[in-house]
Amino acid sequence: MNLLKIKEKFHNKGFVIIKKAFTKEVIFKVLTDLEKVKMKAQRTKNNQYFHKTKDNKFNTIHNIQIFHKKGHIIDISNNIKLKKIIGVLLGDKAKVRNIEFFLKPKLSGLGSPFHQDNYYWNIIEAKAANVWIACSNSSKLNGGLCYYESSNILGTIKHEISYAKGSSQKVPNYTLKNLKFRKRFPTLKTGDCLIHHPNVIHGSFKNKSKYDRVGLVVSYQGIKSKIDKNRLKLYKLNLKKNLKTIY
Ligand SMILES: O=C(O)CCC(=O)C(=O)O
Repeated sequence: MNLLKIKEKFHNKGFVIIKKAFTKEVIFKVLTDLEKVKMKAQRTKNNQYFHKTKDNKFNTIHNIQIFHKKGHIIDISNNIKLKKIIGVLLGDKAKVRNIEFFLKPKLSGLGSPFHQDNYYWNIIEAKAANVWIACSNSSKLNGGLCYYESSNILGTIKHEISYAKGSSQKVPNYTLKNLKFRKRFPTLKTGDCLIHHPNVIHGSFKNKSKYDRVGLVVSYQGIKSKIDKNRLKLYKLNLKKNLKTIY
């Protein structure tokens, strides 16, 4: 797919699939790194960095760049081709803002409530993008991502506390019920990736299947982008309330 087509899908549909973005060998190296990341996250003993399932498996790991400074995961986030694509989408030079794993272990992996990333990030004019890298096959079958196609046209809308581990805010159910956008569940093979707009509504359901689902998520922002400080304050207040309620 050429860059213009990627840009058109990103802005019009809210997400775009890039097939075979990374080789199986690269993903294998990322998965080896993941084991180190799990150990380091565990050592932090900080519930803002990871969340587990009821059967004590890692479900999400957040802000990885803070406690894991080099290796294949960091290399992938700095991938020149990827940064070039994001730069074109944002009309600005791209910089990494955050690295996370959304792991969804077979049988027990938790859902991520429907949300818009920019409700969390509060970046003015949404000059940012998330790259969801499939480190396993991922589809509706094993709790793959689901998008409300083109919902990014709404701008950043009101959310409420989700009481979910790892995704503290969600679009209220009454809002979702009234949306007319089509739901899309992309089918990805290991090494494919999704790039999504910070205002597209997306989420995922529990993984009740017998197949693990592993997503490495790198978020980027334009280097000239700015944070809306008042909105960020409000978000942080809600995050605190959510953490208090689930622990
Ligand atoms: O992987 C998931 O289930 C959720 C990921 C997500 O919300 C994101 O990439 O922005």
